Amino acid sequence: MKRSVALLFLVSLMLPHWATLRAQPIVINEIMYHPASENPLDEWIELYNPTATNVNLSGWRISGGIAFNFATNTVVGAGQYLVVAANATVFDEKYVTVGNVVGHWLSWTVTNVNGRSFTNFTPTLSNTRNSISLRDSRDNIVDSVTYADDGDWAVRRRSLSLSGVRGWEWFTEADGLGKTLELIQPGLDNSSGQNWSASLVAEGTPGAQNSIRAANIAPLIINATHQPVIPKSSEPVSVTARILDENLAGVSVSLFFRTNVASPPPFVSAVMFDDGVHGDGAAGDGIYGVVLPAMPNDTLIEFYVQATDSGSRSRTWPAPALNASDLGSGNLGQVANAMFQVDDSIYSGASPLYKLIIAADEITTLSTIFNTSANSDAQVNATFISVEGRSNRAPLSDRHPQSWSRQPLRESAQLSN
Ligand SMILES: [Ca+2]
Ligand SMILES: [Ca+2]
Ligand SMILES: [Ca+2]
Repeated sequence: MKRSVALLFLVSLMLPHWATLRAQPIVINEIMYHPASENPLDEWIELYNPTATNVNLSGWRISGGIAFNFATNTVVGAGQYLVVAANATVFDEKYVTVGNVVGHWLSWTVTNVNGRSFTNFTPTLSNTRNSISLRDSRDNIVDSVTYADDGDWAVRRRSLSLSGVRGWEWFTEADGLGKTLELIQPGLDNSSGQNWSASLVAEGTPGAQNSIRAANIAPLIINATHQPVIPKSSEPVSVTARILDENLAGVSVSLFFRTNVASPPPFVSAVMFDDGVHGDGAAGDGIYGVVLPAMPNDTLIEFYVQATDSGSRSRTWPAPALNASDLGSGNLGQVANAMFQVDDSIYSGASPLYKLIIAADEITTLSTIFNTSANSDAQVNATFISVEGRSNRAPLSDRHPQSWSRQPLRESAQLSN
């Protein structure tokens, strides 16, 4: 019998270097990608001009999930907003007081098959994940966002029972429950899901300041990663993360880690430095690091990074997961973390090797699925590592592993037995 289980992968992608505070003329600021109506005609994107100068969008366009060319002399005033709607007429009927709207990007065709008509809308913003790029008249990308309904764009929480097992799910009201995705701090990187959340108000804030906008937020934790990808018992392990904040001078960063066993000990913390001597690259480059001593073979380390600014605004990555009220109220806290495992075995096969690192309690859940709930789609947390075989391209030893922070983290794997 084939059994399957979906896994939540905590996997990290390298991101380009970013200045701490950005200076760009137009920002993708709000996204209605999955209207509660399920009607693509209700989709829209809001642009924001954070500068003190009007910006003329002549020759500019939006590419990616949708395609839209701005009319000549479309202007976004200093400090102002512009809504780009899938259909401006539909938008105007819904948001009667919002003025600065252009459109449309959406077309549709109706086909008749055996007496039934089907409407095909194209292009639309995906309800799960899409890229949106704003390009100027020379086709330079001014801003680009790849949003998603899971990963740091959402909150991880307990799922409903799926064939008797409650795993994890990513939840956001922006995903079809009447809210939008709003950017929180437009002065910081908007390609990080940590800088976005669901709007507080129904149907979002088109043409106006975002409901969750903040001038000073907890530091963003970008591309938390460990090296080597698969450490040996002779090798120290470096953990690094890029930190972004309005004022890095006042920021403190710590790694919390513990050995994952059936009854794991409390986390211990280690300060992460940006001084150029803690495996963190150059001093003062915004990449913080700490080097852990070599550990015995098979040691499984669970970890998260915490960053706090001078105003005590603090965040962790991975973020805390939430319990379900019927499982006991309150915050479950740091229960779905990043992981690495010491492994002295040597792989020299020709085929790629995939390694899943799963915490002890999640193994228990997985065993339940395999043993008693083979049809469950419940998801467990795992770190996924891919090692290319020797017949393929370069070995993975010099590559960074895994923890999708910018983009969401959900991949499905089919495990058969
Ligand atoms: Ca808005
Ligand atoms: Ca801050
Ligand atoms: Ca550094």
